[in-house]
Amino acid sequence: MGTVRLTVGQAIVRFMAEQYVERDGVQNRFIAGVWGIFGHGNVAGLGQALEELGDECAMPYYRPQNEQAQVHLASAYAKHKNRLQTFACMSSIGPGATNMITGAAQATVNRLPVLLFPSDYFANRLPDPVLQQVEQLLSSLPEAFRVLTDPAATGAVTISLPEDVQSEVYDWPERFFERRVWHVGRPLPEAGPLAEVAALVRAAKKPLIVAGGGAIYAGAEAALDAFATTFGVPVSESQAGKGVLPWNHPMNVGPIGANGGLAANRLARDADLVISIGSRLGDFVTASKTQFQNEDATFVGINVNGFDANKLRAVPLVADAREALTALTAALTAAGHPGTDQAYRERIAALKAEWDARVDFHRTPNGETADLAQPEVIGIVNDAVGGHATVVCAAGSLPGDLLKLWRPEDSKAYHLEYGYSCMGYEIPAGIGIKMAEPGREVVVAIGDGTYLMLNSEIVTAVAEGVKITVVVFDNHGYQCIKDLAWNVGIPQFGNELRFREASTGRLTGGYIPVDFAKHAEAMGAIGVTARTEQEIRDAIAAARTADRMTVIHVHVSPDKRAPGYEGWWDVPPAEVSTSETVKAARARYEQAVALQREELA
Ligand SMILES: Cc1ncc(C[n+]2csc(CCOP(=O)(O)OP(=O)(O)O)c2C)c(N)n1
Ligand SMILES: [Mg+2]
Repeated sequence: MGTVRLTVGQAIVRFMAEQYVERDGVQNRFIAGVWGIFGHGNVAGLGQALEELGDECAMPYYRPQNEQAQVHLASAYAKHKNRLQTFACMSSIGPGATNMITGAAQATVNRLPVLLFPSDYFANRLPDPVLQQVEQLLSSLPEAFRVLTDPAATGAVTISLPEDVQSEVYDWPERFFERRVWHVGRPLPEAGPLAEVAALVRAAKKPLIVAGGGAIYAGAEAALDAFATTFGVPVSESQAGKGVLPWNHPMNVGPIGANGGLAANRLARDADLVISIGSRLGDFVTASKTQFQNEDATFVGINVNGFDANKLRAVPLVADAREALTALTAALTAAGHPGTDQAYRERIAALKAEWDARVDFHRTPNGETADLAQPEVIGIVNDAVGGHATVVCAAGSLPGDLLKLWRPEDSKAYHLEYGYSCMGYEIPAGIGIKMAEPGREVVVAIGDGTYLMLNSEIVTAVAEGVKITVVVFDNHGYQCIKDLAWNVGIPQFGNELRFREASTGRLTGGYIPVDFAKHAEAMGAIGVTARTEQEIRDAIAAARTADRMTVIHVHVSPDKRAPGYEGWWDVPPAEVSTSETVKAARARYEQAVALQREELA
């Protein structure tokens, strides 16, 4: 067997170009390209390799403005591609590498594959044998791809590349660079647990499905529709699962949990069987374990990841969502299961109608506030872009309002990063999604506070000709945290964007005016300020025909967001305080905590 003389950097580029994935008989390249910011740690190594081999290996290089942002972008790309393709991300040594940590955590929490190459300090300190580093690459690089393409184990995979090692040469076995196709598995449910789950469904009077992101990554939309429709089982949605059924599907009862709607939350409260499908069952979904109040309820966890499948003391069905649902439908059909009774189906329809009317109400401008309210702007934007544009968001009060109010008509029309809820994900993610599916309209919904934290990828979008629309909801600061502070008894403190005032010594002065449209223009985007319904509609229409990306600055009322609908989130107020509001908050908290089902561990 021959060898090829290449540097470590060159070998990595050659290797990545030959890694493919296959699912359901369809193959594609796994790494679409490499994002990275150069420094002394990587310019001569991976940088040189990409410059020399990038075209030959069809491995394009992209330049972000921030290392954290590139990881967000890559993970959003992977999410939109149902984890079947991603980018590699590289950085120089030190701050570039540590900047990627937040992105890595976000990708891993959300179970999204990204391949990270932070540069590392010199490896050739004696007596460390340099050759050993190279040998490690022969095993670590394939192992990285095995993990990346495994639906249960996937997340951020990191290979640190010492600066000196990247430029070192080695005679690589030629076979290392042969095409390798990684099969993306669809684990089948085992017969025993499947029969057990089928029996539970047959016995249930009030079953409820909780659909998570895994249902979408598995492409289980049609299988879920068939199961829910055939057996009259309502489907509630998490942030990652929203859109798996169109919002107006008769069995889609909307969002569940802390930010849920009244239909799903009431059904969840009483359900006697809760089937989670591809959900991490985070605290927002379970309302910190208060959402399921039927003491006799049984739980089923359908998940490729055993850790998630077993949550809530569930009967675990460790399997691919599509395969599990298909098998379950077949088993129940064979058993002649008639599904839920007429009374339950009528209750589902009535609750859904009531919830849909609430959503209409919140979305419709009513002139109650000087500036439009956030829910109204969501309605206006959604009506303007339709149900097939992808809305993107991650942090602030917008995720809760979007979960309740946005109306996706397909499973790629709603893209929320709510595993890590990382401020700064939004704009890079918008770019990643648009790159994953250039034909789709992408609208980024972002709070003013989040925009101020990480907006520099606007320059990247302009450079790459990636046309997305960013809607900045300007409510003068971190209003969701102000709400939260209020709920735990603390008056406004440190969350709004205000001047420091001499008389108080605190940030209690007037609002700091920030012109987001001008800011965006300064980075090469089109900037528009829109205050009315018509101005927002016009701005979105203009953005569609514009030659580059648009940022729409919308002033929204600082005080009005969608209300809660019988959900709860565990945020403990101080146990001791001299403040009456804190004491009152603690008393309320202790009442709420009594509803927590700690046995559901
Ligand atoms: C990187 C990061 N830092 C801090 C937080 C905590 N946090 C969540 S939302 C939020 C405020 C967001 O403000 P804005 O984007 O203006 O949205 P609003 O609350 O006004 O809707 C903060 C500080 C976070 N989620 N991510
Ligand atoms: Mg804000």
